[in-house]
Parts: sequence; structure tokens; C-alpha cells
Amino acid sequence: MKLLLQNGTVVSGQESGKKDILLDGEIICRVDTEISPEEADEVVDLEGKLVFPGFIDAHTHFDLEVSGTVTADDFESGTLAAIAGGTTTIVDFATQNKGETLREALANWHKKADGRSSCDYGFHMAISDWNEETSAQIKDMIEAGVTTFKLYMTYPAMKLNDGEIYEVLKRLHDMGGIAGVHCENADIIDALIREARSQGRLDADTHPRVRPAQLEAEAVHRLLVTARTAGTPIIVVHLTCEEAYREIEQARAGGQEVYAETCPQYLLMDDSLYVQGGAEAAKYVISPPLRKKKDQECLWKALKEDRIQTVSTDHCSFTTGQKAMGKEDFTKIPNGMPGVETRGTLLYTYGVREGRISPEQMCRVLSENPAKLYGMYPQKGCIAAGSTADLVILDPEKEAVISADTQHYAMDYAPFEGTKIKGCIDKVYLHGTLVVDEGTVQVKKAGRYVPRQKYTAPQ
Ligand code: DUC
Ligand code: ZN
Ligand code: ZN
Ligand code: ZN
Repeated sequence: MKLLLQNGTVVSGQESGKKDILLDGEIICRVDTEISPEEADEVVDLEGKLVFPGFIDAHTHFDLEVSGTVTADDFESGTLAAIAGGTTTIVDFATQNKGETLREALANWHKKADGRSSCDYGFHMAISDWNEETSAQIKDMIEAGVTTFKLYMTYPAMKLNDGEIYEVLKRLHDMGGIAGVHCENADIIDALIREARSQGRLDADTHPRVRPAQLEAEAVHRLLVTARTAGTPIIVVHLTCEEAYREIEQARAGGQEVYAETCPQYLLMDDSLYVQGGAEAAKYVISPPLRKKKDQECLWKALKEDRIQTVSTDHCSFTTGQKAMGKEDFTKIPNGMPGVETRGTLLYTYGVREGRISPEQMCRVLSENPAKLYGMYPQKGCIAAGSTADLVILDPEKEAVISADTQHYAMDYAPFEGTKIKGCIDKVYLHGTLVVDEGTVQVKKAGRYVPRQKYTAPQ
């Protein structure tokens, strides 16, 4: 079956222009200024619409155990929300529990995702237990298409020390893998928590005070020294603040290969949301925490200057009931918030419409760069002959208001409740199948596992 998508404005990482796209089953077979309808079995008119390569969210946590509970969204609800929001591929974190092998962890995550996912999915492997067997199994992971890894410098259940991080990076260097790292200084955070506890400051409004920006910046600096010593490129995930960004720029000035990711919440929300305390503040208890207005400005500027390569979500959702586990003690609040459904429309409305980034930059940070960095390019992340027909059609004039009532998450609140959007997801094609039409999900659970290649550098 040949399908012609006519008259849309096709956005790539380099340019935007009116083009026709011819799909042959699951694959894009031609992209041209004018393709005759006679070549197709069916024609769809996309006049006035923007066409992006399917968005890729390389940072989600579905069906993850945190703080004695499990995220509200599993792969079923999480990927349903993703596809509704124009994300055709997510890369989630298969997480090795201490005492477990990487193979066991990967099998465990396949069980959670296979047959239940409405968008395509891959896995990074989060290494929590570094030993000889883990090291030996890195090769198996890469062969299974798990070519990217995640390391935590905080969280007792998953944290590696600096020496271990060095050893992992050395091994990845030899195997052609790459790691993304959560950077915060765990020891000082623990000390600040003890101090807060001794002073009886246990409300949610204390959360940002025990995880200040300088503890992220210090950890970023230490990670960069570790990566430089190991001679490996590195990815700093969920970058939140100016201080940490300066560390990255300084390392780059010294010739180091460093990639950075940020998230919509760090671009659009700030720490004033914690001031009210209690259940309201608990909704925004994420790590690293929300920062200051000046940090948002720094991140937008870095995006505009192409110094941040990807915008992902760190989707990790807990209901208000789960958040209430910490109402007497903020350290018991499960950390995280949802985001996978609203990333594209938020970035379009508050990035492209407000002139902070161009449509091409939006394409780069949501599609092209993650496809390259996470080993899926050019099958994904671009609209070109031979690529998989994963496409997002955005209606730039349609308006909406974000609300918990209309989202697809297994959630009872929306962090961006009441936020106005101009630019809505109209249609989504997932390997050639129309899975979202007029903003409504039509086909569920069509997602497939994506074995990934080794990373390539985004330009
Ligand atoms: N931060 C969160 O807020 N949630 C999940 C993991 C993380 O690093
Ligand atoms: Zn993290
Ligand atoms: Zn420094
Ligand atoms: Zn995360």
C-alpha cells in the first residue's frame, strides 16, 4: 500500500519546506517537492500542518520501583500517553538490582514492555552492581541492541562510586558504548538531609534545599574529570542549572566530548512551586529539583546555541496518593513527575512560537539528535527515503489546555494543569500505520522493541 502525504511543511534538523512524502508500507520511499497522486493508493492532504520525524524520548521510567512503590505509569499507560503526544519511540531504563545480572535485568524489562507498548521502545541499561560478571555482560547487552548505559551518582540502591564509574566508562570505551549519568553529590545531600531532620524541617518545601545547584555542578565536574581520565565521551542527563552547564562548557573548551540533555520542567518551571509546601509541593518533588528563573534562561539560551543536544522528559509518575507517602517526611516522597505526553506541544508552544528555538532545532532536540546519540539514525530521526515511516503531524493553529482530565497517564494530576498550548498533535504514523488521528489514539500496542546500533555524534 502506497500512501501519499501531500502539501505538509516538512521539518528536518536543517530546513523546513513544503514537500510531499510517499510511504510504501512501513518505509518512506520518496520525499519530493511534488509527487503525483497517481503513484499512490491513497492521498492525505496536510496543508497547513507541520510534519516532524517521530519524536524520541530517551529518558522515561515506566514500571519502576522507587521508594517502596511502583511508578503509576507502566509501559501500557506510559507508551499510550507517549504516542498521543507524538513520541513514536521511548528509551526506558532497564535497571539492574543489586545482586542481579544485566541479562536478568534486560529479561525483566522485556517482560514489562513486550506486547503492551503503543510506541516503539528500546532500553538503556542502568548499572547498579559493578563486578566482573557485569563487565563481561556489557558485550551481550550491545549485541542485544542495548548500546547505551545509565549510571547514578546518587540514590543508595543504584549509586556507583567514582572508581566504579571510571571502570564502567573504560569498559564502554573498549566496547563502543556510551553512558548517561545522573549527577548529584550524594554524600552532601545526605548530610543536608540529616541537618534538616535534626531541625525538624521535614515538609516538601525542604526538598530543593537539600539538593542545591552546586551539588549538581560539583557532580557534573567530577563526572567530567572521570570521563576525561577514561578517555570516553559522556552524556549528562537532566541538566537543570547554569552552574552545571558552565562545567560542561569548560570541559568542552578543553576538547572533551560532552552531550547534555534537559527536560521541559527545567525549562518551564521554577522552585517557587515548592514554597506552598505540603501536597502541592510534593507534586514537583523531582531530582534534581526545579531551579531558578535564571537557570531556565541559561538552558533556553544553551538550546538556541545548540549546546544542549536533547530534550527528554524523565517521565517518572506517582499519583497524589503515592506522593502522600512522604507527607510527614519529604525524604519518603517518591521522586518524579509525568511528562511524556506534553513534551512536543510544550516545546512547540513555549520554544518555537516564542522564538526561543527554531522548528529545525525542535526537530534536532526531539528527533534527530536522540536518534543519532542513541543509535537509531537514519532509520529513525529523519524524513528521508529508506527511513521508517514514523511521523508526527502537528497542527500549529490548534489550541488546547493541559488537564489531568484529558491526558492518557494513569495519573490523577497534571504538573502543567491549566497551561495553554498552541500547536497540537493531529496525526501520528508509527511504521506507516496511522495510530493517532485528529488527536485521538486509534491503534494501541503496535510498538516494537528497537535494537539499537552504536551511538554517533550529533552535529
Ligand atoms: N529523578 C526523578 O525525579 N525521578 C526518577 C529518577 C530521577 O533521577
Ligand atoms: Zn536521574
Ligand atoms: Zn569545575
Ligand atoms: Zn531519570
